[in-house]
Amino acid sequence: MPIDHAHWAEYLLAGVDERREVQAITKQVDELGVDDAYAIQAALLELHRGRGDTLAGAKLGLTSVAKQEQMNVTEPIYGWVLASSVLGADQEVPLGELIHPRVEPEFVFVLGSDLTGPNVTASDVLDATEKVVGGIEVIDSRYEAFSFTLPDVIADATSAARVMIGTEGAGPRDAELATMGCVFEVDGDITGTAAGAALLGDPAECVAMLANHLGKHGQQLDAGWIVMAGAATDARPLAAGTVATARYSHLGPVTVTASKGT
Ligand code: OOG
Ligand code: MG
Repeated sequence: MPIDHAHWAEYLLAGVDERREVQAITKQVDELGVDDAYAIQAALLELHRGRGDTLAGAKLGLTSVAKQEQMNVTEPIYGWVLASSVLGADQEVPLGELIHPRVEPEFVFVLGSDLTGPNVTASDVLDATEKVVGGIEVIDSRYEAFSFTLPDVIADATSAARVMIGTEGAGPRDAELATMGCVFEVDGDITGTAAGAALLGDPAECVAMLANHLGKHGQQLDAGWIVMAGAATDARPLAAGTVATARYSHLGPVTVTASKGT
Protein backbone atom coordinates (compact mmCIF):
# COMPACT_ATOMS: atom_id res chain seq x y z
CA MET A 1 0.00 0.00 0.00
CA PRO A 2 1.38 3.46 -0.80
CA ILE A 3 2.35 5.49 2.26
CA ASP A 4 0.08 8.44 3.00
CA HIS A 5 2.64 11.23 3.38
CA ALA A 6 0.05 13.89 4.25
CA HIS A 7 -1.33 11.71 7.05
CA TRP A 8 2.08 11.23 8.70
CA ALA A 9 2.86 14.94 8.34
CA GLU A 10 -0.34 15.76 10.27
CA TYR A 11 0.59 13.10 12.84
CA LEU A 12 3.98 14.73 13.50
CA LEU A 13 2.56 18.26 13.51
CA ALA A 14 0.04 17.20 16.18
CA GLY A 15 3.02 16.18 18.33
CA VAL A 16 4.54 19.65 17.86
CA ASP A 17 1.26 21.48 18.52
CA GLU A 18 0.27 19.40 21.52
CA ARG A 19 3.83 19.15 22.89
CA ARG A 20 3.71 15.41 23.23
CA GLU A 21 5.78 12.47 22.11
CA VAL A 22 4.43 10.27 19.33
CA GLN A 23 5.32 6.70 18.51
CA ALA A 24 8.00 6.29 15.84
CA ILE A 25 6.44 5.86 12.40
CA THR A 26 8.59 2.80 11.63
CA LYS A 27 6.96 1.03 14.60
CA GLN A 28 3.73 1.29 12.64
CA VAL A 29 4.92 1.21 9.01
CA ASP A 30 7.90 -1.13 8.74
CA GLU A 31 8.40 -0.49 5.03
CA LEU A 32 8.99 3.27 5.48
CA GLY A 33 11.99 4.13 3.29
CA VAL A 34 14.17 7.21 3.00
CA ASP A 35 12.33 8.58 -0.08
CA ASP A 36 8.97 8.30 1.68
CA ALA A 37 10.52 9.92 4.74
CA TYR A 38 11.64 12.96 2.71
CA ALA A 39 8.16 13.11 1.16
CA ILE A 40 6.64 13.25 4.67
CA GLN A 41 9.18 15.95 5.62
CA ALA A 42 8.12 17.95 2.52
CA ALA A 43 4.42 17.56 3.39
CA LEU A 44 5.16 18.76 6.93
CA LEU A 45 6.96 21.82 5.53
CA GLU A 46 3.88 22.57 3.42
CA LEU A 47 1.71 22.46 6.56
CA HIS A 48 4.00 25.02 8.22
CA ARG A 49 3.94 27.20 5.10
CA GLY A 50 0.16 26.97 5.09
CA ARG A 51 0.28 28.61 8.53
CA GLY A 52 2.37 31.47 7.14
CA ASP A 53 5.83 30.21 8.05
CA THR A 54 8.71 30.65 5.60
CA LEU A 55 12.17 29.20 5.13
CA ALA A 56 15.18 30.86 6.77
CA GLY A 57 17.60 28.18 5.70
CA ALA A 58 18.49 24.51 5.67
CA LYS A 59 20.41 22.04 7.83
CA LEU A 60 22.34 18.86 7.94
CA GLY A 61 22.30 16.45 10.83
CA LEU A 62 24.28 13.40 11.91
CA THR A 63 27.43 14.59 10.12
CA SER A 64 29.74 13.87 13.09
CA VAL A 65 30.71 10.57 14.67
CA ALA A 66 29.73 12.06 18.06
CA LYS A 67 26.13 12.57 16.89
CA GLN A 68 25.90 9.34 14.90
CA GLU A 69 26.99 7.35 17.94
CA GLN A 70 24.65 9.22 20.28
CA MET A 71 21.60 8.70 18.06
CA ASN A 72 22.62 5.30 16.71
CA VAL A 73 22.00 6.43 13.11
CA THR A 74 25.05 6.43 10.85
CA GLU A 75 24.00 8.52 7.86
CA PRO A 76 23.77 12.29 7.38
CA ILE A 77 20.30 13.77 7.04
CA TYR A 78 18.95 16.95 5.44
CA GLY A 79 16.24 19.31 6.60
CA TRP A 80 14.94 22.87 6.68
CA VAL A 81 15.19 25.86 9.02
CA LEU A 82 11.84 27.61 9.51
CA ALA A 83 11.88 31.38 9.99
CA SER A 84 9.75 30.89 13.13
CA SER A 85 12.47 28.70 14.65
CA VAL A 86 15.22 31.34 14.66
CA LEU A 87 15.60 32.82 18.14
CA GLY A 88 16.31 36.52 18.58
CA ALA A 89 19.61 37.50 20.24
CA ASP A 90 18.23 37.86 23.77
CA GLN A 91 15.34 35.43 23.48
CA GLU A 92 15.09 32.50 25.89
CA VAL A 93 14.23 29.05 24.60
CA PRO A 94 10.49 28.69 25.33
CA LEU A 95 10.45 25.34 27.13
CA GLY A 96 6.67 25.38 27.37
CA GLU A 97 6.52 25.01 23.58
CA LEU A 98 8.84 22.00 23.42
CA ILE A 99 8.74 18.31 24.39
CA HIS A 100 12.20 17.19 25.57
CA PRO A 101 14.65 19.62 23.95
CA ARG A 102 18.39 19.17 23.66
CA VAL A 103 21.09 21.64 22.64
CA GLU A 104 24.09 21.15 20.38
CA PRO A 105 26.79 23.40 18.85
CA GLU A 106 26.66 24.17 15.13
CA PHE A 107 28.88 25.77 12.51
CA VAL A 108 26.50 27.97 10.53
CA PHE A 109 27.02 29.35 7.02
CA VAL A 110 25.31 32.60 6.04
CA LEU A 111 24.97 32.53 2.27
CA GLY A 112 25.61 35.58 0.12
CA SER A 113 24.60 33.87 -3.12
CA ASP A 114 22.59 30.85 -4.24
CA LEU A 115 24.12 27.37 -4.30
CA THR A 116 22.63 25.01 -6.85
CA GLY A 117 23.69 21.37 -7.20
CA PRO A 118 24.80 19.07 -8.73
CA ASN A 119 28.61 19.37 -8.71
CA VAL A 120 28.84 21.91 -5.88
CA THR A 121 32.27 21.65 -4.19
CA ALA A 122 33.50 22.85 -0.78
CA SER A 123 35.30 25.68 -2.58
CA ASP A 124 32.01 26.73 -4.26
CA VAL A 125 30.45 26.79 -0.80
CA LEU A 126 33.14 29.18 0.49
CA ASP A 127 32.65 31.39 -2.62
CA ALA A 128 28.91 31.60 -1.94
CA THR A 129 29.31 32.22 1.81
CA GLU A 130 29.11 35.72 3.22
CA LYS A 131 30.25 34.64 6.69
CA VAL A 132 30.46 31.68 9.00
CA VAL A 133 28.96 32.12 12.47
CA GLY A 134 28.69 29.97 15.55
CA GLY A 135 25.31 28.66 16.55
CA ILE A 136 23.43 26.47 18.98
CA GLU A 137 20.63 24.32 17.68
CA VAL A 138 17.76 23.26 19.92
CA ILE A 139 16.57 19.87 18.68
CA ASP A 140 13.35 18.29 19.90
CA SER A 141 12.52 14.91 18.41
CA ARG A 142 8.79 14.38 18.41
CA TYR A 143 9.36 10.66 19.09
CA GLU A 144 9.10 8.76 22.36
CA ALA A 145 12.32 8.73 24.36
CA PHE A 146 14.06 10.80 21.64
CA SER A 147 14.58 7.51 19.84
CA PHE A 148 14.26 6.86 16.09
CA THR A 149 15.59 5.18 12.97
CA LEU A 150 16.94 7.00 9.90
CA PRO A 151 13.56 7.34 8.08
CA ASP A 152 11.80 8.41 11.29
CA VAL A 153 14.14 11.33 11.97
CA ILE A 154 14.06 12.47 8.34
CA ALA A 155 10.25 12.55 8.38
CA ASP A 156 10.31 14.48 11.68
CA ALA A 157 12.04 17.52 10.13
CA THR A 158 15.40 16.15 11.42
CA SER A 159 14.30 17.01 14.99
CA ALA A 160 14.59 20.75 14.18
CA ALA A 161 13.03 23.03 16.78
CA ARG A 162 14.92 26.30 17.39
CA VAL A 163 18.30 27.85 16.59
CA MET A 164 20.37 30.69 18.01
CA ILE A 165 22.92 32.28 15.70
CA GLY A 166 26.02 34.12 16.93
CA THR A 167 26.52 37.76 16.09
CA GLU A 168 30.28 37.81 15.44
CA GLY A 169 31.47 35.25 12.90
CA ALA A 170 34.25 35.40 10.30
CA GLY A 171 34.66 35.55 6.55
CA PRO A 172 34.64 32.08 4.95
CA ARG A 173 38.36 32.21 4.17
CA ASP A 174 39.51 34.19 7.21
CA ALA A 175 40.29 30.99 9.09
CA GLU A 176 40.47 27.31 8.18
CA LEU A 177 37.16 25.71 9.09
CA ALA A 178 38.56 22.20 9.54
CA THR A 179 40.83 23.30 12.40
CA MET A 180 38.42 25.77 13.96
CA GLY A 181 37.74 24.81 17.57
CA CYS A 182 34.50 24.56 19.48
CA VAL A 183 34.09 24.15 23.24
CA PHE A 184 30.57 23.34 24.39
CA GLU A 185 29.58 24.16 27.97
CA VAL A 186 26.33 23.41 29.74
CA ASP A 187 25.79 25.03 33.14
CA GLY A 188 29.51 25.65 33.42
CA ASP A 189 30.64 22.08 32.62
CA ILE A 190 32.49 21.37 29.40
CA THR A 191 30.41 18.60 27.82
CA GLY A 192 32.22 18.39 24.50
CA THR A 193 35.08 19.75 22.43
CA ALA A 194 35.57 19.42 18.69
CA ALA A 195 37.19 20.89 15.61
CA GLY A 196 35.36 21.66 12.38
CA ALA A 197 36.88 18.52 10.87
CA ALA A 198 34.54 16.49 13.11
CA LEU A 199 31.94 17.23 10.40
CA LEU A 200 32.88 14.79 7.63
CA GLY A 201 36.36 16.32 7.53
CA ASP A 202 35.19 19.84 6.65
CA PRO A 203 31.94 21.72 7.40
CA ALA A 204 31.99 23.25 3.88
CA GLU A 205 31.99 19.73 2.44
CA CYS A 206 28.77 19.05 4.38
CA VAL A 207 27.09 22.13 2.89
CA ALA A 208 28.19 21.01 -0.58
CA MET A 209 26.55 17.61 0.05
CA LEU A 210 23.35 19.36 1.07
CA ALA A 211 23.34 21.56 -2.07
CA ASN A 212 23.91 18.45 -4.21
CA HIS A 213 21.16 16.53 -2.42
CA LEU A 214 18.72 19.41 -3.02
CA GLY A 215 19.84 19.67 -6.65
CA LYS A 216 18.56 16.14 -7.24
CA HIS A 217 15.10 17.35 -6.20
CA GLY A 218 15.20 20.57 -8.23
CA GLN A 219 15.83 22.62 -5.08
CA GLN A 220 18.69 24.88 -4.01
CA LEU A 221 20.18 26.84 -1.14
CA ASP A 222 19.18 30.51 -1.41
CA ALA A 223 21.22 33.67 -0.89
CA GLY A 224 20.49 35.06 2.56
CA TRP A 225 19.81 31.66 4.12
CA ILE A 226 21.54 30.17 7.11
CA VAL A 227 22.83 26.64 6.72
CA MET A 228 23.75 24.45 9.68
CA ALA A 229 26.46 21.89 8.95
CA GLY A 230 25.52 19.56 11.83
CA ALA A 231 26.55 19.31 15.46
CA ALA A 232 30.21 18.64 16.16
CA THR A 233 29.63 17.18 19.66
CA ASP A 234 26.77 15.18 21.11
CA ALA A 235 23.62 16.99 22.27
CA ARG A 236 22.70 17.72 25.90
CA PRO A 237 19.28 18.06 27.57
CA LEU A 238 17.96 21.59 27.97
CA ALA A 239 16.18 21.79 31.32
CA ALA A 240 14.52 24.82 32.93
CA GLY A 241 17.10 27.46 33.72
CA THR A 242 19.90 25.70 31.80
CA VAL A 243 22.52 27.96 30.23
CA ALA A 244 24.47 26.51 27.29
CA THR A 245 27.40 28.27 25.65
CA ALA A 246 29.34 27.26 22.55
CA ARG A 247 32.70 29.01 22.29
CA TYR A 248 34.33 28.97 18.88
CA SER A 249 37.80 30.10 17.91
CA HIS A 250 37.47 32.97 15.38
CA LEU A 251 33.65 33.01 15.54
CA GLY A 252 33.03 34.12 19.13
CA PRO A 253 30.62 32.66 21.67
CA VAL A 254 26.89 31.88 21.46
CA THR A 255 24.72 31.34 24.53
CA VAL A 256 21.19 30.03 24.94
CA THR A 257 19.18 30.12 28.14
CA ALA A 258 16.12 28.00 28.75
CA SER A 259 13.10 29.73 30.20
CA LYS A 260 12.17 28.80 33.78
CA GLY A 261 8.71 27.81 32.58
CA THR A 262 7.72 24.19 31.99
C1 OOG B 1 18.65 14.53 14.73
C2 OOG B 1 19.12 15.87 14.32
C3 OOG B 1 20.61 15.89 14.19
C4 OOG B 1 22.68 17.31 14.06
O1 OOG B 1 23.19 18.43 14.08
O2 OOG B 1 23.35 16.27 14.06
C5 OOG B 1 21.20 17.24 14.05
C6 OOG B 1 18.73 14.31 16.22
O3 OOG B 1 19.83 14.13 16.73
O4 OOG B 1 17.67 14.29 16.87
O5 OOG B 1 20.58 18.26 13.97
MG1 MG C 1 21.86 19.96 14.55
